[in-house]
Amino acid sequence: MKKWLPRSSTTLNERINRTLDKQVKLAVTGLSRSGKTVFITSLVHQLLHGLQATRLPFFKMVNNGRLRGTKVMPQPDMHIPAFRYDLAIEQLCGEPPAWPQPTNGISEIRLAIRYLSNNPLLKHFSSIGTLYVDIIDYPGEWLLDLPLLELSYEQWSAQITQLCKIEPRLSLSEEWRAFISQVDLNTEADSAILRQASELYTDFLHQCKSPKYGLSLLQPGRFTMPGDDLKNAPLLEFCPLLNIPEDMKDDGKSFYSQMKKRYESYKERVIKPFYKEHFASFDRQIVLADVLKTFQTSYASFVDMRNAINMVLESFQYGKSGLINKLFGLNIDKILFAATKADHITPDQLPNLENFLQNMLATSHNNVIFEGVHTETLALAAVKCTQAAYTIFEGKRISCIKGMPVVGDKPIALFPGQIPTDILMPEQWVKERFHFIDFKPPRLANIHGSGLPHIRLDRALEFLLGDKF
Ligand SMILES: Nc1nc2c(ncn2[C@@H]2O[C@H](COP(=O)(O)OP(=O)(O)O)[C@@H](O)[C@H]2O)c(=O)[nH]1
Ligand SMILES: [Mg+2]
Repeated sequence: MKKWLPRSSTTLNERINRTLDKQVKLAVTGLSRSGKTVFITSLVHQLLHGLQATRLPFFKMVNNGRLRGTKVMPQPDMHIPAFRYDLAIEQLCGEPPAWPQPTNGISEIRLAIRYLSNNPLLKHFSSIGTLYVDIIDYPGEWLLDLPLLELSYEQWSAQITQLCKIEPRLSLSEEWRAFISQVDLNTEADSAILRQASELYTDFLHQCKSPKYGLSLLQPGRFTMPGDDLKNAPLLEFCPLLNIPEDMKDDGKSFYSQMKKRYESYKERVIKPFYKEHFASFDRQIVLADVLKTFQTSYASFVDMRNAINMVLESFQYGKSGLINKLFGLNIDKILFAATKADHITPDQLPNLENFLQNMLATSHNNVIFEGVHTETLALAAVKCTQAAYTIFEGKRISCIKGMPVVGDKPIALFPGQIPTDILMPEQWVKERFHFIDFKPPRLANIHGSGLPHIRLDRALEFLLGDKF
């Protein structure tokens, strides 16, 4: 574990002032593979190496020389699994460097950041304060359960019925739809049939999620991301039903009644406890989205990601009147939306990606501002794997990026495409328009000397923590 690093400039009258101690809980979410583990690992690495920082010009507290050291501390919540920074950094800094193992649940890490206060009331004695930062990583899939709290089983079923009328869901849901359409909703429920229906529905969700289709709006969230505690749990054996008649009787025994009952118990026993236990204590929320992946996948994939994020945020309504606030109480005062893996585009395209993200979030973004929550959108790369380069094409100088592809051992240079600043029409969304490939993490000679190379992580740090020092 890292030791406190005293600065040579530390003067004798610098005193540790316990009254300056503060705490902040940062919740990091995003769908699987959006970059949560890499983001948290790089953020922790930047802070642990903050004293040697050469890569954090926009993080003012560090840039002004007020940082006195950062340390990983035992986490406060014993019941939450630890975020394994040690394992992730070992892989990222290995020889050869590799991406950390995928994770599939909630985890937490606590940092203590010591800093020289610039409180004007204390200017005659330089006081050292400590900011305890708890970072919580949780699957964005679970956030997609939030809107269900406001929906009856019939309303939710009707929403899914609507979604399944449009491709690619129309084809992907065929087997599940065929199965449930031949079940009589009024007959007494048979547990094998209930299970089979939920299995077919879960298979359908997994297909929607596969890289080929890249869909995001997948409910219930635990069906594709159960977490360790709910794998194969009977609590997950239900699914929506198509075309439920309006006068459907709930006799407590029928196939329909059982499905409805299980849906309600999923809300009570899975969704609510998660939000009660965790959400009420979050101070700040970071939502990561791999927007570039949807560019490359399809228009349907993009629309689905936009709908998923907006749906969650609408029901989230971080402010006073929001559902979540009414149910659980909520203290979040800042939200950062970040498009991750921005090292896949040339540096001159970063503002375009940020504008695009802003346009994508326009509706919910406005609501959230209205509710008095401070929001920011950023395009960032937690670990920058590419270098900006130039190539000459038909006599013209074209900017491109250069990096080591995940498959192969020769660096390649490519032009990833021009990022639109606003939403494209469906017909403009052609595959050949963009060219993104997966890169290996960079090999670095001085990995323990300074923070990992990144894009705009210092701006994220300033937004999330800057006002706390
Ligand atoms: N080029 C690049 N790739 C990244 C970056 N962050 C994540 N990735 C890629 O995205 C994958 C998923 O990231 P991870 O943090 O595990 O996602 P999580 O499931 O949200 O925790 C990684 O294995 C990398 O291939 C980044 O900053 N730059
Ligand atoms: Mg992860």
